[in-house]
Amino acid sequence: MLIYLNGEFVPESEAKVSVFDHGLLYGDGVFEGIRAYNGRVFRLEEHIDRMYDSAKTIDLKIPLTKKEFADVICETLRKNNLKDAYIRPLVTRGVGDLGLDPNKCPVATVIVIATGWGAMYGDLYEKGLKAITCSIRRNPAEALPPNVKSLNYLNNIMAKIEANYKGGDEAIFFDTNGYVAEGSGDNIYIVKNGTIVTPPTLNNLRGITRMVLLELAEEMGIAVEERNLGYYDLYTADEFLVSGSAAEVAPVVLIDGRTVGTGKPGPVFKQLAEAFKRRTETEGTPL
Ligand code: PXG
Repeated sequence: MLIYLNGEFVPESEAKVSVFDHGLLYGDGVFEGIRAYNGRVFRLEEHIDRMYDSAKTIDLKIPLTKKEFADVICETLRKNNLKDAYIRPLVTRGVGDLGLDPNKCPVATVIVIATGWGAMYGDLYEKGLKAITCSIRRNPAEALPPNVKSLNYLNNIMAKIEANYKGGDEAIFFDTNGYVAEGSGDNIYIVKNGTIVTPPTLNNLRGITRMVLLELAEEMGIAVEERNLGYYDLYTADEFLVSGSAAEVAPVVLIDGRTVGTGKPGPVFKQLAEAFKRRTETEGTPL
């Protein structure tokens, strides 16, 4: 496997960063998770835009233009002969000293990893996921905006730990106001009386898959509402879905021990998942 690291493609065994890199010392940096399907990178531009917005928010200068970054991503796939892949670009503050000050880090570290990675949830796309609501709150926008896809994912990892010990496949976050936010690594939706309802994006990541699903719903004539949800809405939903570049579109059939709808993946999930698959097969930036 060849990894892009600061301008070069190096074998995995040589793809190393300094212990003084602030990405390691402080989680100071940003990343993306992107998929390629059949030789095309899905929504590449949107992922790059979001990564630069994340970087801008934390005042991190990415030492490549967006066009150069997109080319590096495509080149990483070509170098590894990958047509279907999960791609992980990351930019850290770079090497500094043991203090916090980012001014001591003159050059950002840029890495692109690409691997073959199939469906993240295996047989759960058919069986459905068990989800739990977690007691840990999503980082509030006034602390670290959930819109920033930063290298500091401890908030999400704490949620995943809670899912693991409670026996859930995914953890659902609330925000500090008590509204439903998102999963540990995906956006969420309920379906109630034929309408898809999803939280507005102040308390969650502006998911690229979310954007695509809302477009698809509109094209298919399914009503969509963006509004705040409480746990009552989750427990009484007809359907419950999660989405992400890694997770794609997946159904939740159990939430905190309550059966969702019929307990089987529902019709809106099936419609959206099929439409999403078709979209991934037909669009994207060609390598
Ligand atoms: N919310 C969060 C917190 C995420 O990390 C999404 C939503 C979905 O966004 P996209 O743009 O991908 O539709 C994500 C992205 C994992 C994992 O291992 C998941 C993500 C990133 C890195 C790892 O589950 N999801």
